[in-house]
Amino acid sequence: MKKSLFTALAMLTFLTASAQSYQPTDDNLQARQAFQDAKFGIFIHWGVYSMLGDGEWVQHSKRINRDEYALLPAGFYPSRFDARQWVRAFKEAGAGYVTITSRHHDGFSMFRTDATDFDIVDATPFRRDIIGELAEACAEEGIKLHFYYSHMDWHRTDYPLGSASKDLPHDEASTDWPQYYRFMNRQLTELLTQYGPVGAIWFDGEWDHKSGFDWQLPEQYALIHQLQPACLIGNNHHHAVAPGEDIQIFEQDLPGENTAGFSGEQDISRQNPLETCLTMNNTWGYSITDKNYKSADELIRKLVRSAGMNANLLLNIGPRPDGQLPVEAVERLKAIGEWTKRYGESIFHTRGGLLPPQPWGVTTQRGKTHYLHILHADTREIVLPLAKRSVKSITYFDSKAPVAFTGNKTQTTLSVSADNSIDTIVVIELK
Ligand code: JFZ
Repeated sequence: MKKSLFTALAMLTFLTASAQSYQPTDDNLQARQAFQDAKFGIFIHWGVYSMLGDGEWVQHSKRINRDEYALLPAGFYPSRFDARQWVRAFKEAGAGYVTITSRHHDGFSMFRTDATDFDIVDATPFRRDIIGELAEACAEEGIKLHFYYSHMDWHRTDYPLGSASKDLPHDEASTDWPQYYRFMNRQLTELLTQYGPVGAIWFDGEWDHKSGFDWQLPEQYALIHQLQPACLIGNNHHHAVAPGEDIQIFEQDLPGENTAGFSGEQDISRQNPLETCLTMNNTWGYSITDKNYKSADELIRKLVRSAGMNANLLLNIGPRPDGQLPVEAVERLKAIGEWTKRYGESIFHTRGGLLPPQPWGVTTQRGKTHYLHILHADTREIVLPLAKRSVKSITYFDSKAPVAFTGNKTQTTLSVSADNSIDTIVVIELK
């Protein structure tokens, strides 16, 4: 007893010390590069809420009583779930990783856990570790696995109520932050020890408490990095990267655009990898009525524009309660895959290019190769900050036809005709 108390204290001291001065390891820095190289991931919002067909916030939006909600898992049996089928569809689309909701705001764990009984193995007749099956399929197909993990919890009565969770109240007397914090860290430890290498932990829900609440994030981040130094940490808190975090997340917006009001305070000038998440329709979790899907062309342009902004695109799918991906999502994955098979080299392994995003499109680059992505049909002059004599060739990606260019010591000017295709790509090779 004494010994374990001592170990626990020593560990806490260690974690507190390492939290204060986060230095990413070489493995972590390498993982950041690999993450940026991948450019494209699939986001999965799946849980017992999927049965109600009204998004992942349904417990909140319908003000469902927590005990009534807790009856859902007994009816959850996703008979058509096939992790391999999912992962193959993601890989065919060109995605390099999948980020799945291991536990969303409803507090239900989609993985085998000893920290609670409110989980897929203990509380459903399905009894299969969904996350475990996905981890196996990902390892087989060579795709990385990332975990979404909610800080906010609408189920547990020890969770301290905040601005969104107070609409689903529990007895304030039961609130016990130290206990809830231990619970989360125990689960994070399970997630980082049960499933092999984890690409990233994607936190969400911190915003339930405004200022003045201490989430003890630096210590939690240190625990994660101690278990898996290369695991990237991101937090969907809508402000700039905090100490201990590795990536900067944006929601429903490309970096710097702030149309959804979710990226205003974020600082894209820092060196952290960027990732923007996006729904295919208007809902994260499965919606039985939301058929407002973006077209495949639109989604491909989002992917291209993300790459041009030096960011990854995390494209969301809300699987059906039976375990299948919605047909609309499967169709779009196929179309994206056809495009990435042909044009993938112009975005994968690239970084943001010569110019910031332009009204006509974006630029990407990899080594001595630069790509112009012209996303609107017309003919225009484009001026690049490149000395003419450094240019070896400029050609259209599709036809390989040369593009004429003029220039001087500081710039190169070319005239390009873009057709109606999704993305007219021009390839510039430097000497
Ligand atoms: C969050 C989740 O609430 C949502 O269910 C989904 O998982 C999405 C990817 O992330 O969405 C947010 C996050 C932050 C705010 C609003 C919605 N916010 O700060 O207002």
